[in-house]
Amino acid sequence: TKLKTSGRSLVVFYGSQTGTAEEFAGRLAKEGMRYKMKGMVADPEECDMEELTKLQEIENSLAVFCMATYGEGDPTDNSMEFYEWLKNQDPDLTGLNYAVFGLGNKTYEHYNAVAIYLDKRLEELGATRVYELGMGDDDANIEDDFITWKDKFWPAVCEKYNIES
Ligand code: FMN
Repeated sequence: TKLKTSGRSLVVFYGSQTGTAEEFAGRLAKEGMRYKMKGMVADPEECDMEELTKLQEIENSLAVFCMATYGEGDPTDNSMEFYEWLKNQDPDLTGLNYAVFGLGNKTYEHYNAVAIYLDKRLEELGATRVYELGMGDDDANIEDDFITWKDKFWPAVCEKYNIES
């Protein structure tokens, strides 16, 4: 899959095993329309993540990551390759705007480990965090956690991109 990368592109990547993160990603991409952002959902397994570097060059573009954690703090199958790439390579992500929402469960030792790592790693590689890391806990109410996060995420995006909301 080629990422469509024009002005005000919103690409929402998901790391999902049982569909929750994928659903959340779809909702964010759709909501982007309200803010005149061209939203698309992307499975990291289906795209060449080097294309992330394309997003860097586009003003007002934004990459959002909805990422679930499994096992011993491991990524999902579909995000494994992307995770390893970020871990083992040092791509220069300067200019890339991003935000991360993690999906996890507090009863596990490595609560939301993938999202925590990703949020930190992207910054380390030079990317710009447009809104703080969000974490959902499906031991409680992950839907509420998601809504609480995105209700603050959108105003932050609008302010950053000068979008009237
Ligand atoms: N959540 C965590 O925060 N850390 C974990 O280590 C973790 N391991 C899990 C292992 C299993 C077998 C299952 C079923 C869930 C685990 N979770 C863990 C919770 C999931 O990340 C959470 O349910 C998430 O919403 C799943 O998203 P998905 O439907 O997109 O795959």
